[in-house]
Amino acid sequence: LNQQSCQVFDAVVVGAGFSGLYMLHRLREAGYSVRVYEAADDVGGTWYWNRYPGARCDIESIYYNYTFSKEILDEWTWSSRYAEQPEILSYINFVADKLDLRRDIQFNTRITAARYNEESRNWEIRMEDGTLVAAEYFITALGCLSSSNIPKIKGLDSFKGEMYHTGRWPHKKVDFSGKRVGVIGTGSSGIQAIPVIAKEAGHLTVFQRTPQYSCPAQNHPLEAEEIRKTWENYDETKQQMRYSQHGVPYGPRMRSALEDSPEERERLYEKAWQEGGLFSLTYNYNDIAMVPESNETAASFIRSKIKQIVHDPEVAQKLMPTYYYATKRPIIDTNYFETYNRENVSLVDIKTAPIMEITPDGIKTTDNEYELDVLVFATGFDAMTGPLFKIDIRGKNDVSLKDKWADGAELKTYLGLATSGFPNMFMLTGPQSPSVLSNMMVSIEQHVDWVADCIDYLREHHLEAFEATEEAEAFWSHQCRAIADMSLLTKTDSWYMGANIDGKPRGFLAFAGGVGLYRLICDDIAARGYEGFASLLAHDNQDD
Ligand code: NA7
Repeated sequence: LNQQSCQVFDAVVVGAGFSGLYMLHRLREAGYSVRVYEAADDVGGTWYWNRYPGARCDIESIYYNYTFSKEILDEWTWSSRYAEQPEILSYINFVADKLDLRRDIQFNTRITAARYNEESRNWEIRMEDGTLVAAEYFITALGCLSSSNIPKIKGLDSFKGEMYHTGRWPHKKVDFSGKRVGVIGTGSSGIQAIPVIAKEAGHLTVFQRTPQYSCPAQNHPLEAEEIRKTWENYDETKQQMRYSQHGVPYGPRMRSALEDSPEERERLYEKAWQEGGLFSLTYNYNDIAMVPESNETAASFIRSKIKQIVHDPEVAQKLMPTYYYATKRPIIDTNYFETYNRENVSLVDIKTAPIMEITPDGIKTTDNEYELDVLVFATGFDAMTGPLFKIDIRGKNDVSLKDKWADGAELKTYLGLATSGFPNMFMLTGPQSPSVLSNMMVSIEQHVDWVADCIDYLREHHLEAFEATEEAEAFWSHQCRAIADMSLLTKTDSWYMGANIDGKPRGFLAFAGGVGLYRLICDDIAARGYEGFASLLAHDNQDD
């Protein structure tokens, strides 16, 4: 590449969701030249694409904010406890307008390749139309759940009806009225969409591979006064979120589920069920995700609820999960189990009778055929690594990231932010960071701030070609696995484990030690002059 013939930026950021937008803001404020590239035609990332019926955030909206600006926080009001997708997208647009971010974002532009040039110490970044740009820092803000997974089922293309994936929902309203609709998948997306689609469809057939534990969201309108009060002690609330386990300003009670009597546990679980929310049930105790017997107390409580709610005992039985609770991403819902009491809804257990093929008219399982007009894939994402692998990222010696991580067990990052052999590349909310186990906003702000501070440091010290050492990433990756193994998280097939994608290598893809501990570690490493990273002095080929 002749870099004279292409634009050169200090930093290129890929993705204009929450992380890419804040990264742009931070770097621009510090005086760097930055360009963001975004495949969609507007800002929003996850909240741009996931427009399916019923799409909501399962973190309480009151805490699902940027917190870097008190002014922005004060100017926005949420209408309900769990905000719906259009409202979150409006919030993102509000921030993009307020900070005038769009002028440095190029939309409708998919980045297909990025290659590190060891001579120029720049990244060369290629767009789908072949255009090249260069940048000293290459920052991925791709989202953890943005590479949608449509399973390769025989006959998929032969289907005559309409087909949708929840994570690639069209921008028009999809009309289900009177139609025979099939939904494959009962994760967070399916469980949000199913009750809403059921109200409109002629008939809804849910194809369930694994039943889910789900608790009521108990969503309700929010008063502006409640939001104001929550943020009255802005600094304190922000600190509590930042040094917590999951990025919300509260945490589990320091007590084992086995220390309480069955009656007391039942009372607390019932109270949590009535309160609703993602953490209510698990935060009663601090060992639900760690100790099988404690886990079973919560799991059996939810199963008893399913039994109570669902009228048909056979259907209720099919809806009851048996794996450890909260080892797949916990789910909250509005009338999910109740939906199976509707006349126009049926449940098909595809674990017992798997899907054989998709035909022009619907779905054929090993024991039946279902005629459908609309097929909705709520089949999730190639999480964490999927979005990175969609770009041909090549570091030193032309090694591709995909090859480096070909064996999942060997997936190595340092802090989930960087990986050796890929100098000056930063991954926001990357694999082996705690992001997917947390309130994303807290993780995003922490990552962006750390990266922005790091770039300042590199510039001040005239350092280039900044990369994680192999020793540091080996250590970090080992820690990630060791922490996950202390919990029950690695005992279940989930997207955290890469287990939802055929052929994907298995390995735990996140740091399970919590956002607070993670922040302390990241800050400590920075304070030690970025321990575990190596760099070169500008215009020098000697190790610093
Ligand atoms: P998830 O949570 O990955 O759920 C996907 C669902 O689709 C889940 O029920 C899967 O069953 C099912 N699935 C996946 N592949 C297949 C195939 N091949 N056949 C049948 N069923 C399949 O994705 P979501 O979009 O719901 O949620 C993603 C995250 O977004 C969520 O965790 C929150 O963090 C927000 P399985 O359980 O794998 O047997």
